[in-house]
Amino acid sequence: MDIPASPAATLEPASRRVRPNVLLVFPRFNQNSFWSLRAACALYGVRCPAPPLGLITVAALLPADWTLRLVDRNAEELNSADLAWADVVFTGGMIPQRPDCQQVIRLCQAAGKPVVVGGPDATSSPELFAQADFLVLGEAEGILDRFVAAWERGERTGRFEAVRFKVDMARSPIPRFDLLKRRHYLYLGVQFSRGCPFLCEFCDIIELYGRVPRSKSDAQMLAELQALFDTGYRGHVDFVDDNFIGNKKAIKRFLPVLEQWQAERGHPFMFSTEASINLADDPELLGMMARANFFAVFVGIESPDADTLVAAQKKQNTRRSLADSVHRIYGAGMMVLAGFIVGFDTEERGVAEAMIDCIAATAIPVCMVGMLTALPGTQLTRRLAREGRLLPFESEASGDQCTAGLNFTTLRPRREILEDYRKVLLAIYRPAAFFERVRHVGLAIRKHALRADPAGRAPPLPRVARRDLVTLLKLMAHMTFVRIDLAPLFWRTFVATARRNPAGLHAAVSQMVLFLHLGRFATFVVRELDRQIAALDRSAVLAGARAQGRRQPSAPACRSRSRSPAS
Ligand code: B12
Ligand code: SF4
Repeated sequence: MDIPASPAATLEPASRRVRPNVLLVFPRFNQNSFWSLRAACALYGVRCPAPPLGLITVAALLPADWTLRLVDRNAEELNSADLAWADVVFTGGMIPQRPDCQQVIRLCQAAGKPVVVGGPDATSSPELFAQADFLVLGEAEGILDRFVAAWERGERTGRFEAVRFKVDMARSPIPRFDLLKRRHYLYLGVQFSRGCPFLCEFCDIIELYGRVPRSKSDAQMLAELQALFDTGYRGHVDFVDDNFIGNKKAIKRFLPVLEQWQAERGHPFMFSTEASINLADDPELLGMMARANFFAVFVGIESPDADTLVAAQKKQNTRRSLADSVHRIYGAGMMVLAGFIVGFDTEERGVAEAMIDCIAATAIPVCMVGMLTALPGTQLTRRLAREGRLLPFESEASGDQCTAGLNFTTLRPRREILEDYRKVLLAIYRPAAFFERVRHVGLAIRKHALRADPAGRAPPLPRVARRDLVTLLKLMAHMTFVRIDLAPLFWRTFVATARRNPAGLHAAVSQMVLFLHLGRFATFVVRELDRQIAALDRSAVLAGARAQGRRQPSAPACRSRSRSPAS
């Protein structure tokens, strides 16, 4: 319910209180996005994939005697009682959350509550949040104490900006996991490091978090995991690091400690993360991750075309067989999810076929294929602006780079790019193709040896949480009685994996669950692309007609041609 509190109930003495009631509000994402994982969340019985790690980190930086409450608009309503309770509201997130973030600001201001806005979108586009009472830009560890001091002095507006890339991760506190309603989420997140040493032209991470990865200490990270463990949570934990292996030295120091910590507690967590493909070149690192119980890695593959990768400054993906690299990761017991992009300047016709072949050869089931988007502050945006090719960014309206993107004048005809993108989606999310890749991964995943616990008992199997078992039963019922169209594919994949490689079953099942969302989402995107292609065709016809109209007085021959059926 989006009802502002009655202003009379909220104003005065509360807003002057030095130790305020702080309401943290995480704005809504667009529900129609690749990452909303809607049908999968429904099957798991949760409301959304992941919680707001940024906001609960900010919460931990606020003085201990301030009273905090969190509302995640992706999982629950913001109601008038919450607003009435608050003396100040903290909100912020990423670009697709912008419309809802602005709505939250409006609601607060209608209720007479000061609003503090921060997070990546406000940091990269502060001008769009100028209406907020406070702007806290950059990593909060570097700046929040100045906001607190200002608040305590009685100031009720201000702008505070952290020095970029300088925040020492040792200052990052244990996030306030206690504020989360854990039952709403598919998985939880933690962060070991920020930043990435590479230089990809389209990447905003290096602009926001820098190129020198900064990491927490081992003890600090273990304390954070222990805090999560102490809440009673067990299961999937995502290391949200920009590139988990960005600082290999730090990660190789940390992983054995993590392995030991996991063994001592009977492997309570299964980890996923994001890493660059050069992970595959380091068998020692792969082994360390596997033994610490990592089960999934997201890798940005972006394009199958080496020239495009070089032009996009993503050279680390070239001079290798992507299929071999990905299979080495499967061999270490981890499944791979990947990002691909269409719309690079150097792409040629045929990129769709090459991408489809690459996805088949790597056998990656879950591929986030999006359109190239010039995000604020990136090298790509700066280049396109210099070239006079930048267009207004409309991504925030639709949510992600699958349905909006190409916010620039393309070198290839835009229609051709949209058609290529459409072709890729139709091919890779054809149920038979998707399930074939899942079957392949299910068989390719190798079982890795987990360290025995200190008492010398045999290493436990990766923990199967009760929720996973319930989900498996629900999935079996759903595939057999609801998605009858998928039933043969599901059962063939399930039985083949169970019989020939039980170690791959978790990977196979979790990816088949995701198909419930991704299959539908691909159909939605294809419809959206059809709409965009039809709109381009209409404007081409109109432009043609206008051009013809302009020529008409002096070119009667055209008029007669324009009446022919062929026109
Ligand atoms: C995890 C993640 C996701 C998850 C989100 C899960 C969730 N519920 O939050 C998923 C996979 C869904 C996702 C998707 C996308 N993401 Co994302 N994501 C990340 C990632 C890797 C980590 C976020 C995180 O938890 N960080 C850890 C916390 C501690 O850091 P933080 O959020 O920056 O918070 C700090 C400060 O920003 C600040 N802060 C944060 N909030 C607030 C609020 C207030 C009031 C204050 C004062 C301060 C403050 O304080 C915190 C401590 O310093 C970031 C990169 C990054 N390093 O942060 C990208 C990032 C946020 N994503 C981004 C983008 C573009 C996307 C996508 C649009 C495209 C994509 N990359 O796939 C999609 C959109 C999804 C959609 N349409 O629904 C951009 C955002 C750019 C921008 N200017 O807004 C980022 C920065 C980098 C990137 N390109 O991936 N993402
Ligand atoms: S490897 Fe990933 S995080 Fe690093 S610069 Fe490239 S796109 Fe950004």
